[in-house]
Amino acid sequence: MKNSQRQLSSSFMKLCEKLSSDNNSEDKNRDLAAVFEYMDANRDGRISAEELKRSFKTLGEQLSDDEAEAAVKLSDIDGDGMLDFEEFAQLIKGSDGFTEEEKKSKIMEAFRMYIAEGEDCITPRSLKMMLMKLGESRTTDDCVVMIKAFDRNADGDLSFDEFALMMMR
Ligand SMILES: [Ca+2]
Ligand SMILES: [Ca+2]
Ligand SMILES: [Ca+2]
Repeated sequence: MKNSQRQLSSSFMKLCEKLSSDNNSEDKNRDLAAVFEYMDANRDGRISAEELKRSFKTLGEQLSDDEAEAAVKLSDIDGDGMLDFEEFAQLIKGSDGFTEEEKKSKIMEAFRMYIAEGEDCITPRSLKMMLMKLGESRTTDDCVVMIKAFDRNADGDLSFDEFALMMMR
């Protein structure tokens, strides 16, 4: 298992090299976004094991069904059986000190501090309360703006995924 993981990540690196421009780009996230878009054949914003397998094939790499599924499972943080961009980025970047579980639980811990009791998202109101506790007084309007910057589905709240994205910047 360890071996195939290593093999997999080296295949990924090759894939990234092939797809990224050769000008030694500093913007790794942009490269990743390009790779992600390339792999996401049906453009639903998530990469399935099947899409993973197919994109490897077009690049002359072989990936078995099992390997593709293992690769997805390896980084499927929310357990929906597909890789969204953050999960994909994690898979490619690999471990940088913390395990996925550790990272996730750290982010979850922080997330819980920002949500009000009985809610499952960060709202402008709960953000304002948290900032007040931290000694920063902001208006609700300020908080609306802060949330907007990371509110990818534009529902006015920060879900865990959106918050995680913000934390990983
Ligand atoms: Ca897809
Ligand atoms: Ca997932
Ligand atoms: Ca949202």
